[in-house]
Amino acid sequence: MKIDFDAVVIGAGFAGMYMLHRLRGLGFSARVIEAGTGVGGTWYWNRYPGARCDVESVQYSYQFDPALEQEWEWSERYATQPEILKYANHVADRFDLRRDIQFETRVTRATFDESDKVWLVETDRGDRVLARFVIAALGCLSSPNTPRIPGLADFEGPTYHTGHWPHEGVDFTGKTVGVIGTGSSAIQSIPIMAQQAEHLTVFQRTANYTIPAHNRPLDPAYVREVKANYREMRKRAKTLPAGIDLRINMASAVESAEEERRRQYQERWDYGGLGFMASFSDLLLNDESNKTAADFVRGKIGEIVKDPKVAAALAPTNIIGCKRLCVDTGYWATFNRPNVTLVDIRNEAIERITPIGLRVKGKDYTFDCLVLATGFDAMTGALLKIDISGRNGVSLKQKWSEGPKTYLGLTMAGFPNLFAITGPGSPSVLTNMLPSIEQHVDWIADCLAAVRARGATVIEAETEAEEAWVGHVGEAAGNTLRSTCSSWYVGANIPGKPRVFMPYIGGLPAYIERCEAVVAKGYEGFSVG
Ligand code: NA7
Repeated sequence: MKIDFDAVVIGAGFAGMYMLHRLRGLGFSARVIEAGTGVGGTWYWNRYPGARCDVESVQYSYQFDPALEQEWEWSERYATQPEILKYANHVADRFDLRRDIQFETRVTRATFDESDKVWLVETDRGDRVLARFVIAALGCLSSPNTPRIPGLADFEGPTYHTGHWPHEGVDFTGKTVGVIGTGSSAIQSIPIMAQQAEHLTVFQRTANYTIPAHNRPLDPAYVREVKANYREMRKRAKTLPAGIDLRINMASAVESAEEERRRQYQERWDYGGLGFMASFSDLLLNDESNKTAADFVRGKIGEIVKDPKVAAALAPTNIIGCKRLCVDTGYWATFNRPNVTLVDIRNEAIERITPIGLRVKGKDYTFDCLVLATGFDAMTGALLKIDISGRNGVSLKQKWSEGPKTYLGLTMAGFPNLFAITGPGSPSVLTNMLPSIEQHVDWIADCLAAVRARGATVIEAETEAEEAWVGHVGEAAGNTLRSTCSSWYVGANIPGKPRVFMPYIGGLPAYIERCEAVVAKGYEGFSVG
């Protein structure tokens, strides 16, 4: 049986790019198939105004090549989307990746041929490629969620989704704009759209927590220090649950004095960013502790937003950190602007989109442009969009009908030689994505080399090992408040999606240890043949 490539990698974001680099290094032939016209994945598609990473730029970068790490210069504490995309392109050039990437092509189907032990990968351009291994590098937040609101197609003005923003940008000057959603994408873009638009109306279904970014240009002396200690910093990050140093305070919030709590929260509010949730170690373990942090942020909203009614509507009522915490620049203050209106639509679905706006609670709102900041079918959406069939013709959709089942978030029983980078059941979105991507890519690369060294052609997760892992992922989720609210972590934002906490919350160090132990025991839980 003649195969076209040892491996097909789907997606040319940070995961697919590094995977290609590692495969080449091991002498495997590989083809990356990418829907976009360029590399960058998330940072290629999410071009909405204000798009930035919420992990600090010196940490949100590759570490596999010390020279790359030393030569690249980040300009701000939190990098903008254009700067991260530039970095992705720099990496593609530096490692000459593009010659093995087929752009503007979407994988539509992947079918495992049991007799020849190969995958047939088909695309929307009519390609039929045979590969021994398929590696899905699809990203966790890459399948945009367009809500099924009646009348959406009737809207006469332009409709934009934050996760699929026009490359040429959008100028809202002189326009009235309606925004649906108040997640991270909305929270980043609303302050900028409000500066441009004649009027901005924000439709908020769930009020969200956000912490100021206090973004700033990077101090050259700080960058020098980081670069001098990069190896140490990266090594230490791997010993921390989120793979990132958030300066966790090991004390309990409820057991600390009111004054100390206030001091911690204020200090972290002033410092900015996701480290707010590391103010105390039990914020996601104990309701009462969590409430102290939530009350602090609610208090800040009350101080910043001048109209008490608007402030009350903006104040979140759920657990802080249960949905992913947002990081913003000027979000709350934007609601003091005379050209911004907040429409609180909790408990009331949008009735319909009309040709000139939308109707909710029996009231009509009009605007020229509609922005859907409505998020993604997270973690499983992109994989399930591809028609994947494994052994006995069983589809991944069938296998995951009650929620995703994986071994280590990397492989699926019944789907030999198929890997998912940062798949459901791995720490992924609960960590700094870049180191988690690199850890997965390295694991997969080493695995393929080990399979080859044994003279084998097939590796497949065993059902019992997968079941045990799924059980462990579920058990870990049960220990935290994070699994208790209607977030995209549990698929609650997509009607009909099984409600399962998808990422592994046991922390990066425990996860890495487990992945390494599996290898040390000769790929425990896998059959290799
Ligand atoms: P999110 O965080 O999923 O936010 C989507 C927002 O859209 C959220 O406020 C939703 O309300 C709202 N939404 C979704 N569907 C509807 C409908 N039908 N009606 C009204 N409102 C709706 O996506 P983002 O793109 O902002 O961020 C995703 C991640 O990217 C983020 O966590 C960071 O990790 C980066 P809901 O909360 O579901 O009530």
